[in-house]
Amino acid sequence: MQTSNSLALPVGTTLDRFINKQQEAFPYSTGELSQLLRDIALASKIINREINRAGLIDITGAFGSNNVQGEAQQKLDIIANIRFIRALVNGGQVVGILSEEDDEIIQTGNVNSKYVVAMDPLDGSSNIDVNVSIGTIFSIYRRVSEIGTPATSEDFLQGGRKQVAAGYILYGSSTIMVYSTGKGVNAFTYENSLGEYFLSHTSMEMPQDGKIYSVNEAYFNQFSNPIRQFIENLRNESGCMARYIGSLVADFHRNLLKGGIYLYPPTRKASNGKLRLLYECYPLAYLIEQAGGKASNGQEDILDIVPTSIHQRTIVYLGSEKLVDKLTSDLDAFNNTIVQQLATSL
Ligand code: AMP
Ligand code: P6P
Repeated sequence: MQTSNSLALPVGTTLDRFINKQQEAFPYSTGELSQLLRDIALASKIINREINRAGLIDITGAFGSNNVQGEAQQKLDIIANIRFIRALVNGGQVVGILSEEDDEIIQTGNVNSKYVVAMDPLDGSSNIDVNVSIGTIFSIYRRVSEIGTPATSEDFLQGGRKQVAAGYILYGSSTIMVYSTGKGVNAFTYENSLGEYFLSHTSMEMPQDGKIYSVNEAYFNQFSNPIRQFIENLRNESGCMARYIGSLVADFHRNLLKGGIYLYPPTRKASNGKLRLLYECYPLAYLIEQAGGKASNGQEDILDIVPTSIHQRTIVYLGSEKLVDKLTSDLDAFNNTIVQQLATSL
């Protein structure tokens, strides 16, 4: 028997209402962080629209320049970068921005603002032309430089555990914004017809173990013995699956939901790892720890790495607690063996 209520099912909690609710727990808050989160959501809505039209207007393909990493910038990289910078400048809550797409820190002119944002405005953008999911990654810090002055690199080099908030937007089969401010991880799915994000995943918890491993197997022969052995053990484990999209946010999001491990070990081309510490690995490490997973560079937690430069890279293993613990213990055992062999050879 249908009731009147089932005729009009509730649409759920909007991102805006969720942000406001979270702010209520901080009676002395001014609303600046809340507004900053809204500004990020707004920029993502604009980028979502442009990504969805990419095939119809001339914004696919390479822009013709390289970023600080020496990588060919896609047109949508540039567009996403402009959209986020514009939203953060106009939003007024951020004094400085660190972007993968810009060599230097971007000064917004909002010198009395108390936050800075580090971001990869559009990660995995080489996948755009082939319609594969891509993502934005962001990390928010409270500035350490004096209010009333421009942002400094020290504002961004505070270390991963100083993040006030972190998150990503995945532009996939649906567009979803996932973020944490240190009290768990929540996700909001975008309803295009209403132009709103709605709460779709509450207090996300990463499975403690998993059957998925994500690594670029083309580099397999370049990996160290313990990494190769770890991967071979997973391959031989019943039910284990290799899933690698080559788009970090998409690989991360799937593993966060289903359990698994993403590996970017040292390669000949990237001996210190490929992924960037400040605007890729720190925010994802913050999220994965909030969801009960782990993030390591093989020696220490990603969030404990002391940063030295704003575009530095790191080796990274992001995943279910049991998988990351197994990998780091394998790496420790291997390193100890090497040390013992060296000691006996002297
Ligand atoms: P504000 O004065 O608005 O920048 O907030 C001060 C602090 O309160 C922030 O740095 C957060 O630690 C916390 N806070 C304020 N608003 C929120 C929110 N919407 N969600 C989570 N934490 C918040
Ligand atoms: P590779 C995209 O360029 C990216 O930064 C991540 O999104 C992705 O996980 C990784 O690099 C892919 O790198 O060397 O496997 O192509």
